[in-house]
Amino acid sequence: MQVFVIGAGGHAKVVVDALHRSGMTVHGLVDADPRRHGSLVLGVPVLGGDEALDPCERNRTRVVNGLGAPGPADLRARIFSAYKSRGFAFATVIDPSAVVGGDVLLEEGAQILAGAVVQASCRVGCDAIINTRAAIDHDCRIGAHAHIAPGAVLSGSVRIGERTLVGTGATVIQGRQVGSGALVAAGAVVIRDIADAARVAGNPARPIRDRDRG
Ligand code: JB2
Repeated sequence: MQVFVIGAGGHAKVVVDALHRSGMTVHGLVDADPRRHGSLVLGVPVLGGDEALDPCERNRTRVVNGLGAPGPADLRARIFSAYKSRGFAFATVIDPSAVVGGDVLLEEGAQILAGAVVQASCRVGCDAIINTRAAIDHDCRIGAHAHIAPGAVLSGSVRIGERTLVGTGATVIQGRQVGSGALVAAGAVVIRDIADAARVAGNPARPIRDRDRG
């Protein structure tokens, strides 16, 4: 199986490193920016743009989403759909330093990065990221393409909707639900349910306007 990483920026570097630590060989990266072509990321070459993977035999190839930020444009989710339409399958990434409990379900392309803890019976949706040292306790449900940023903490039975970003160091107490397409700003403490597309910050977390995001 040949493994390629999509994107060659900050998040791609983190996933290449996790794959290397897992003993996997990464065959190359692809990036939309031609200035990156021919460069190396942790010793792995940036081969070209997305079209560089056209010749790959799909049943002998796995791709990894190296785009980190979900953002309003949902670039990460769009990349995932575009590659699925082209017939590619996504590898899951589990850094060897992560703790993954029993009865945990990781869907296609889920990423559990360095030092993360995913406790028993959690479900991590396709293409979702549990980033560096994030901790999600028992029975959490993380939606597709969601991003639990470094150091965020979710207590037990929390639900996070699709494409939602839980920012660096944010906390969600047990049993709360955060809707789809939402943003929980860095350091926020969520003690009530959060609606779809809401943007919240602070302790306790309250709605914010874009310019307050920091
Ligand atoms: O359609 C695309 C495409 N669009 C942008 N296809 C491919 N193959 N690559 C694409 N890119 C490339 O993704 C850009 O040209 C750029 O090189 C890369 C994104 O890199 P950047 O470092 O800007 O963002 P990132 O998503 O890797 O990392 C962000 O999110 C992480 C979670 C940063 O904020 C990091 O600090 C953060 N840890």
